[in-house]
Amino acid sequence: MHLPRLASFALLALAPAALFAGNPLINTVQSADPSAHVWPGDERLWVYASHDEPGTNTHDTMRSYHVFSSTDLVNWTDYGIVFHQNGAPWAAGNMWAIDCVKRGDTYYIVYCAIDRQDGNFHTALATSKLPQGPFRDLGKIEGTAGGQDPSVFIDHDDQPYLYWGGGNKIFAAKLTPDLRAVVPDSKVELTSQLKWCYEGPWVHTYNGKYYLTYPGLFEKKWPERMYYATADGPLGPYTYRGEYIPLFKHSAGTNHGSVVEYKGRWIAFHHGDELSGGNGVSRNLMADWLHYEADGSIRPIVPTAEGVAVGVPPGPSRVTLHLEAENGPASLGTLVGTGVATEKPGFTGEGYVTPFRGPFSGVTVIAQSAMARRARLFIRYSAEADQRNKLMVNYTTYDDPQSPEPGRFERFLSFPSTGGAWAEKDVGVIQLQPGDNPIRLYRSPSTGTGGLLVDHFRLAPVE
Ligand code: FUB
Repeated sequence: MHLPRLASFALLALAPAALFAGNPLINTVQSADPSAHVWPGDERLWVYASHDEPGTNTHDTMRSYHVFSSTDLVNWTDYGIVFHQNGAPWAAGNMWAIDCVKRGDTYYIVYCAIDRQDGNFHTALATSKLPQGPFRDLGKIEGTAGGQDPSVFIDHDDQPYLYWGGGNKIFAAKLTPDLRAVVPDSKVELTSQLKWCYEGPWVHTYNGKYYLTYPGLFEKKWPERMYYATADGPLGPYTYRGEYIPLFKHSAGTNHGSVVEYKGRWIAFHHGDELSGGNGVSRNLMADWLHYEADGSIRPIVPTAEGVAVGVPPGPSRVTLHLEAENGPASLGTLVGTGVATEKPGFTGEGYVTPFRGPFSGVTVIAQSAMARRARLFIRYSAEADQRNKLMVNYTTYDDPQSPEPGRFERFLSFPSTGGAWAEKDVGVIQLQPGDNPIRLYRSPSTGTGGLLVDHFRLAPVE
């Protein structure tokens, strides 16, 4: 019974990892609908994205969002699940396209889902004081029934505008300054001003013009391509300008994108299906340079394997998964007999988890992965005295701990005293499975000692 499992584990461990350069941009998790931003005073480029659940053939199973950041467009950090359907009591599912906007010192993700009450898409907000979340639900934006694929654009006079659309129709409206409601009577339908439009509107400005980009269906035929239109104001009227991302080798059934200037160069973010072997449904993020012609038109993009990672040779992965221990339910994590503390300076994220005193007290974080793959696990912790705790990867129960299935891992770990400083423990290489991989660190009654402070878990790529 266990032999085939162990044999398949050996095969997984030996299988050579696929090599990628710049595209797929994120090659560790299936993600889609990228919305890219550069926040004032922050040198990082941020990408907010939806997540395709591995092993499904529909987008109706989507239920979480990820955030990614980079400073060099080559090495990326994935902050894991930053918002999950479980955190949105009003939402029944279909956590589709997302955007993010910063107002004052608060980051708002603007997301959509099917409403439990009316079975229709609505647009909602969730907030965080950190760009990477985790985000906590604020509920639906008033007046957004039908609100699939939202994005928000803040004009130079600070007026926020909401764009949304699906099923061939695209709309725009003013939002109230707190983003909580559509301004009555400000809604306009843009559909007739656009060509081939289907869904996913996103607005940016260039040289004083408003650019509305959107996925569309040429002659109503799938897959989607990316189109754009320009206007002199955020609500239009828009003039259709053309196609800027045609079909390409790894086009998925859908496309969806955003445009941002980073370190002096313009980038088009979009998605394709190379990572899933071209199944058309499970998507991966893509990024390619975007060029404006002198007349303001966008030169059509031919997506490349190099993408925006200039001169970088293909490698297995350059994505590090960073999971904050304290993120808890917003990130599908669990705290048992522990709490979040902030007294000790030097932590990352919103705090750290402690004190691991009860017999089974601990923390579980979820590492999402598109495929079976290996990663080197580090745990950032602090301890005044030597500690010993137990780590489990991919066990959700205590069953059969002596006969691990592929990807299961169970080990007592010693955490030497750091004298109260923060330090990273190198746990070694672990195996992840496609989907959700629970990583549980806890006190085992027989040997655990308590008194551990856990800041975050980091899963670094292995060559
Ligand atoms: O990711 C789910 C849906 O697919 C998006 O909301 C659409 O824009 C399309 O990309």
